[in-house]
Amino acid sequence: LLSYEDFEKLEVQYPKPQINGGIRYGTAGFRSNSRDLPFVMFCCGILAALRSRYLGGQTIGVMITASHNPPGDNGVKLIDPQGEMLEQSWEVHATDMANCQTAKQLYEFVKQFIDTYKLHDAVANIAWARDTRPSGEYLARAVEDGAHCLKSNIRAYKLLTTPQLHYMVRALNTQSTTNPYGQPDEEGYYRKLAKSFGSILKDAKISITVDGANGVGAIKVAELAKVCPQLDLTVVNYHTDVPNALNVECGADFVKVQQRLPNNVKPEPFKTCCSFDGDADRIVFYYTDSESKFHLLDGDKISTLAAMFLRDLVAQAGVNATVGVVQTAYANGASSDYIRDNLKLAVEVTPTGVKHLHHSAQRFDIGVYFEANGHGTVLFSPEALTQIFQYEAQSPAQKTAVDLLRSLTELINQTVGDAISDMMLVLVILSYKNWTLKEWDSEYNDLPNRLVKVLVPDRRIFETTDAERKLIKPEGLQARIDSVVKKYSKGRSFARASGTEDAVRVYAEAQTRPEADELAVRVSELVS
Ligand code: 16G
Ligand code: ZN
Repeated sequence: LLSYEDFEKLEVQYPKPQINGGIRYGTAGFRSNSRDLPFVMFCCGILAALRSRYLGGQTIGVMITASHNPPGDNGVKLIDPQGEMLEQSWEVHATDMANCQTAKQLYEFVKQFIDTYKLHDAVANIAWARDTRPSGEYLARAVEDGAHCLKSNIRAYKLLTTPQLHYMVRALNTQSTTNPYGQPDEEGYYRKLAKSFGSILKDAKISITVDGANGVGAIKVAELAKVCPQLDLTVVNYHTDVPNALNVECGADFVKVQQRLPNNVKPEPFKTCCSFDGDADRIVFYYTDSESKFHLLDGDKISTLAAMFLRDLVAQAGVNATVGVVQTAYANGASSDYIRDNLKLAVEVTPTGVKHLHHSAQRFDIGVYFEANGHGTVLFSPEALTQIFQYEAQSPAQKTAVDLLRSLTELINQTVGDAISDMMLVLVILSYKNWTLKEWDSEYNDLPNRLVKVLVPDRRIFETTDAERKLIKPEGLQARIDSVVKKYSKGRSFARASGTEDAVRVYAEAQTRPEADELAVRVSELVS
């Protein structure tokens, strides 16, 4: 650790957040207006170094991004050695550090941490990346300065998508093991994807239009296309040089919430289109029909497609592995029914936030998880992978199925949801089934639904249970919601405090559009 004097000099460079009630490391890490973040970033640099020392020098990732938030925001997330989210018990350390009031307080915290865990002589390795937000460059310097307080080795990837950094961290930490995840650089990432995509699709050529949200995903998906001859790619909203364009009237969040085309995508009947969010860890698909009507295929549609395909493939291969699906309360009720009743697969529901879904999916041999907003992936358990790779096919049909399964385990980013990798997975499945988005969409019909943001004086009084589907506080409110919901055919509604905004979110779905809208309004009135 630096001397206190050096430490103090560094620390004064980075102003503390002026936020009432402090700042908290939540489901999306720290996220706020970029003005509030220099000191927070400095702390995260220190914390990443402490975490790396604590884990025997394994590389810890630091991703600087605010995803789909407005351009003026930014944020930071730490990535654990296998590419997972930071272990939950360390989130409190992040919060404690970021809320220190003086340099002295932070210095004492770090010193005591080092003493408690005997981290004096350990080495630290850190890898950071950022999205295209202009504030990212300065904030990255704060991360580096924090990490340098503990004499860390730093690998600066600079511009990457969030899932690319997750890939790099896992690749770095498995480099010299018997099971390397991939080459820990961009070329390695593209090559891994392009190789499996190419081995599956051979000389097919697949067209897709990608709305890059004017963010980092636009640049990176174009890089991939250069080494992937099967991909006939059109990128729109790639203006990363116009900072204020990020996520504005475009991107996955805009399309999902507004349920309409983003800027610069013209309605061409049945054209295959998708949108990434600002850091390319979410994707939604859509098309317009011959009447220019817009059709959205969100995370629920992606997970049902993937689950169905993998279930059939496993059966064809004769591999003994069960496929399960993990969703949140926001999943459309029609999708959950379809998975249970048509696909005959298990569905689990967890609270909102990738880490909850990811954990739950790890309990299946093959766990498919997606949030309705388009974040998700597929996880293969170590046992399932061993089976798939050691399996000896008994027939040519089995061999074809096993080979495809093997390629898919390479194509899918198993560290975290990845818009680029998810896009390729969907294209492979559609190509195999010879489906357009229309056939995919017709597997089941989404129930009409509405999401409303309700401003309340204090959202902390809203406490939920049962994977956020029921309120236990304020007392009596759930009973009132239930009695309203009862009046609507196929009605379902719930309210929960947002983890990223100062508001309560109300979700409602019902048999018809007017009913869903009315239910949303009535429950919102009960909440506010
Ligand atoms: C965060 C979560 C995302 C979730 C969203 C909900 C991660 C990496 N991100 O962005 O999964 O859908 O929060 O936001 O976990 P809300 O709490 O404001 O509804
Ligand atoms: Zn994102």
